Amino acid sequence: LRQKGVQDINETDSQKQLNEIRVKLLGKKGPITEVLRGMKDLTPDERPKVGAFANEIKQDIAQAIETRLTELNKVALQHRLQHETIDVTLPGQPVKTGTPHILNQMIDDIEELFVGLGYQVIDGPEVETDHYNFEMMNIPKNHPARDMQDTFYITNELLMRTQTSPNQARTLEKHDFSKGPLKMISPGRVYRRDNDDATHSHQFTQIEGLVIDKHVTMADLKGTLEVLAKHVFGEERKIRLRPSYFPFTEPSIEVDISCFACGGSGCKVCKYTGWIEVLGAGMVHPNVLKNVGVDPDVYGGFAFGLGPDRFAMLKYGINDIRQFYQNDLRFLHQFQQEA
Ligand code: FA5
Repeated sequence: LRQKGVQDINETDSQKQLNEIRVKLLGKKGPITEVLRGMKDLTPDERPKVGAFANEIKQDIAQAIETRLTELNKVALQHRLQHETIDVTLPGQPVKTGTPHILNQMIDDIEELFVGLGYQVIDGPEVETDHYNFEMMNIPKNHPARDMQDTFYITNELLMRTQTSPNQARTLEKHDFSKGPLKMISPGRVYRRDNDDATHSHQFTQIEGLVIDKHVTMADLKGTLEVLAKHVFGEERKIRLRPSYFPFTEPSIEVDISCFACGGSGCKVCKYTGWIEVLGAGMVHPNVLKNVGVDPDVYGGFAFGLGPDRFAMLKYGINDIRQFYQNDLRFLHQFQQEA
């Protein structure tokens, strides 16, 4: 029995079969249990001998089962490990990562340029007061210039800012000129009741710029704008300065960049002029300085307000501003930034 049992145990290669053998040999109905049960019929002399012998066989079989079970478990584990091996030579599955929005990339790029030139970056509220958005910028109530920027009003006094220019007044009010000149840029979202078309959106971005010191001239403004245009568009892109009008600058200019879509000869995107307006600028109006308690006879400077949307359109040849706000991933992923 012992020999046959141990042989069966060693020959089996399934855990299930091993369990069946255990039940068969050692279970309640097995031969050993039967022998032990029959002990009562033996003589007192025979009993310890038979008992010891039966227990010895029982132990040997139990030991053999134990050993075989360990072996089978090991084999099963090896089999599983082999099956689960990762084939590192298989091509990986690409992971789609996000990227800063193209407008944010444009704003970051321009911010970096100006921070390098010693400007500080200022934030301001998108829900603005009439006071800062218009009055402090030399546009009193009922001034015809209010029509230039059709406004989303929330209440009589609260509105969605139509420009980043109110941040000029906000920073000027706080600036301590005894500590040095003011040089700041202020990027952010602005809102206007403009009809959406290829180059106009009712919500777009602006970057305000302001420099106030004792001897700032129009030549400083022109030089700064040229550095900006070359930084963003490269040397070859043509820029054009035109006289213009803003209530908060005198004199005022607008800057156009040659149109990407038609190479200068004119097309629908640039209303057949060959140029696209990208920013307004000028020398800060004395009234703006007076409004914040700065003496215009001592201090002066320039300001500009540029449209990163138009900058990005021109740089990347995007012929519809609405693309920036539709969040089509096929569009946005074209501007994936290297990690
Ligand atoms: C202004 O908003 C002035 N605050 C700019 C300024 C600042 C002038 C400081 C002088 C001194 P304007 O309305 O032209 O100006 O807008 C400035 C720029 O914003 C435009 O050149 C254009 O690039 C962009 N812009 C204006 N309206 C829209 C629009 N609806 N959609 C997209 N971009 C626009």
